[in-house]
Amino acid sequence: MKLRYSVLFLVAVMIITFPGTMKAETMEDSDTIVTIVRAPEQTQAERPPCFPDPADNFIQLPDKENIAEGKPVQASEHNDVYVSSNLNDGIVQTYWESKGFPAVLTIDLEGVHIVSTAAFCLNPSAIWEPRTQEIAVLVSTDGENFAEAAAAAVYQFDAATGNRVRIDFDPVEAAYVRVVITSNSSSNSKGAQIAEICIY
Ligand SMILES: [Ca+2]
Repeated sequence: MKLRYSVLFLVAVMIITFPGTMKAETMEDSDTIVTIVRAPEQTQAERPPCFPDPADNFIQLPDKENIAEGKPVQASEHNDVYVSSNLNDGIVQTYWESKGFPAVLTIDLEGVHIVSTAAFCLNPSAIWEPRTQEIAVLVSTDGENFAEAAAAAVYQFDAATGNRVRIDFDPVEAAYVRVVITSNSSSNSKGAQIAEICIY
């Protein structure tokens, strides 16, 4: 009996003194199954078919060069920090906001082009509430005499369709495109708002 108690005491001392050793022995005794799962070959973000891409509902823009980007632009006085250079800097997160109406902007296309589409974009983020703006498009070859390409009409801007408005008109020669905006239904604006004007 004495020897038995001595052995038990020794084992207890070993467990207390070397718990790691005892544990390791226990783990070695158990079967461990490791399944290695390799990451799939993937070079870009993928969207499962059950998640529709919001961009599928965006109003499509012509698949050709936007000749307004980076060209000289003149515009009505801007509100706050929303300067006219934001109109065609290629960044949809920057925008021009006029101080009241009518708001007029003129793009110098630096040469005569045949144009047939004017598109207007706002930030497509859903934080931009839906709004309407009344827009007319005029064209000129000399910068002085302008003719109406698209009569004034009220257009809907909605993040659900990309916050885009596309106005198509009969092809016409233009070295200058002038846009006149006479209303904006947004309660958060002081005037017209355009993040990008695109001409095709
Ligand atoms: Ca911009």
